[in-house]
Parts: sequence; structure tokens; C-alpha cells
Amino acid sequence: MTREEACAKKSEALVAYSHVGEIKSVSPYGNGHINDTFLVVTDSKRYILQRINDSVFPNPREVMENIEKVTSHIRRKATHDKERATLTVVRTNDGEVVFEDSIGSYWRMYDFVEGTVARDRVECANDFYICAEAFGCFQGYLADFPAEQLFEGIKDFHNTPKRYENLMKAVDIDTCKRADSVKREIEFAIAHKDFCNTLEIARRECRLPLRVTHNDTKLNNILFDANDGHAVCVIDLDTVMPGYSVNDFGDSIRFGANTAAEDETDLARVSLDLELFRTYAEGFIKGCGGRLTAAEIELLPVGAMMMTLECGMRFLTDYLEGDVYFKTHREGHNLDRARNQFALVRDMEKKLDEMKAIISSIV
Ligand code: ADP
Ligand code: GN1
Ligand code: MG
Repeated sequence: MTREEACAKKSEALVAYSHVGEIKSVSPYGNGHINDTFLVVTDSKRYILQRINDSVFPNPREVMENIEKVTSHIRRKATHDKERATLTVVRTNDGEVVFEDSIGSYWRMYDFVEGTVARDRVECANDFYICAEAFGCFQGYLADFPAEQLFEGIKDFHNTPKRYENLMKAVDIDTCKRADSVKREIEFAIAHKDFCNTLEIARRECRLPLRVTHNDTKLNNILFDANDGHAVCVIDLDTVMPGYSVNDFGDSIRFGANTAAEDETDLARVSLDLELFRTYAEGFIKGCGGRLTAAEIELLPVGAMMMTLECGMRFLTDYLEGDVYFKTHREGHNLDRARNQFALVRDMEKKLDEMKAIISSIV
């Protein structure tokens, strides 16, 4: 079953949500790599309808249970603009948080967060600062959330040594007979095998606390106010679960402080923008409001390298497995992304001392 075939079932979903009113239009929306997202416009309101990617999230009902809990918690704590401060789940006609269609796909609906924009590139440093502060604050909102109440939506999501093992398995199985053509990329991952363990070792030695984190802190998972640009809402809550603060930091750097887009093929354009690194670090540390420990602060540059390396390995794994996880829009898209991420790791390695100096200068 292709994604297109599965998405055709949105007509069933729309019937299940018919209480929202007469539908004027339904169109694909946004630039996420995982779920199938549609903008639904009715007479009076707009909604986001999503087919949850169930090959990524094996238990969509558990994901929705997490989201219900997390959004209620955040809404209780938000001090202003409570309506837009977090996602609002729209229930089906039968009062369910998710709809299962006739082929077993799961659909959910959110209120469209009006008066906001999502950004796919950092257009000015201030946007990045605002994004950093918002993701830092997000962790603050969840600092007292009982982590044991959350399902692990994707097992070992940011367990980098496991991601490395998965890559090696994909190389061995070589489903699509692509491994020979990416020897250099595989060697790059192998050369970083020991580095992959850095955060897991810090965790075992009790130097790194487990927190409730977002785990997918891309710039386009923040909605900015369309008028004055402040951060209104952190979205894409599917991966909220226990994790490391430094990975939330690192994933934003990976995406937003790259001087090129994540899938740029001209690798000469790929590098770490140290000024954006500084901007984000300042915003994130401030947003975390004094909660980060000294060890976490020290490990922020490692988090940036780790998330970039891990994401590169995930793209490469998906390329070897036949592009079954991330949405792709061209031949070799995942390989382009993997090469891009590895080029960024190389540049980060050169700039590690400078990253460390920036962090020291901030604290
Ligand atoms: P994915 O997991 O595929 O990245 P997201 O949940 O991040 O899916 O949604 C994809 C895009 O849809 C977001 O980057 C954002 O542009 C838009 N979006 C998602 N939810 C909302 C919402 N409630 N209101 C407005 N825009 C939204
Ligand atoms: C996916 O869903 P989206 O596009 O926000 C992925 C992230 C990757 C990112 C790479 C659940 O994020 O982990 O870092 O693509 N999300 C999931 O761009 O796997
Ligand atoms: Mg997203």
C-alpha cells in the first residue's frame, strides 16, 4: 500500500469528524518528514488532519494518550494565550482521540493554530533565539511531569549506539544492494562508533539526567506569531518522552545552525554557523531557567554533534533499506541528506573547541 493509497482514506476520516461542519477544502500541508498532514477548511474554522505514520509509531493510540496528557499539563501551566499555547486535539463524532479507517490507518485532528507561521529555514538570528527559548521553556513546562506516565512512542529513539547497530544491520542485509555505492559514508559512521556511546556513558555514570524532552526540536516544529514573531506553540508532540536535554539542544543546532538546508547537495555550502550556535545556546540556556546541570551545559556541543551524526546514520540506514521511513521527494534524497549531515559533523569536529568556548562564555 503506497502513502497515496493510504491517504485516499482521508474521506473516511472526514466523515468521522463531520461534526466540525461543512468542509470547503482539504489540501496537503507543511513540510514534515513523517506524518501525512492536511489543512481542512470549514465554513467557520480551520483544522489540521493527520494520518499518523504507523510504521514509525507502532502504537498510535499510545501516542495520542501521551499527547492528551502533555497538552493538558502545558495548558494548565501556560500563563497567557492558553488557547494557542499548545495543540488542541479535536475528537471524532464518537468522542475518540483518534480514528481508525477501514485499512487500519490512524487519523487525528487538531485545531489549526491561527495567526502563526512555521519556518523551514532560520531567516534571522532572532527567530532562532526565540525558538531556543521556546524549546528550553517547553522542557520547563514538563519538568514536573511524571515521566512514568508516558509511553515510549518509538523505542530507543535517540539511543545513538542502537542507531549505529541498526545501520550496521542494514549494511549487512543490504536489501536494495546499495551498500557498495556508499562505502565512504559507511566508513565515516564506523570511524565514529566510539563517539556514539558518549552520552550513554555519561548517563550510566549519572552525569546526565533523564528528563521529559521533546526529541524532535526542528525549527518547523515551532509556530511563530505571524504579527510579532514570538513563539506561540511547540508542535509535533509525537516524540515527547524521557530523553536528554542536550539532544533537544543538538537537534535544533543540527537543523537550524547548518549554513545550508538539510538536503543541500553542494557540500561546500554545509557548515556550522557559530554565531547561530551562540544565539541558540543563549536562548536555550535562558529558556531552561537554571535547570541545566553543569555537566549538561558542558555536553551541549556533544549533543549537537551527536544529533547530527545520529540523523545522518538514520538517513543512510533508510537509504539502504529502500527509503521506507522518511518522506523523500527525489531519487537518492536520503543519501543526499546523510552526506549533508556527515559533512556537518566534520565541520563541527573542527569547531568543537570554539563551540566549547562559546558555551563557557555564556555561563
Ligand atoms: P511531521 O511529524 O510530519 O513533521 P508535524 O506535526 O510537525 O508533522 O506537522 C507538519 C507541519 O504542519 C508543521 O511543520 C506545521 O507547519 C504544520 N502544523 C502541524 N500542526 C499544526 C497546527 N495545529 N496548526 C498549524 N500548523 C500546524
Ligand atoms: C523527522 O517529523 P519531522 O519532520 O519533524 C524525524 C526527526 C528527524 C527529522 C530530520 C519522528 O522530523 O527525528 O530528526 O525528520 N521525526 C521522527 O529532518 O522520526
Ligand atoms: Mg514536524
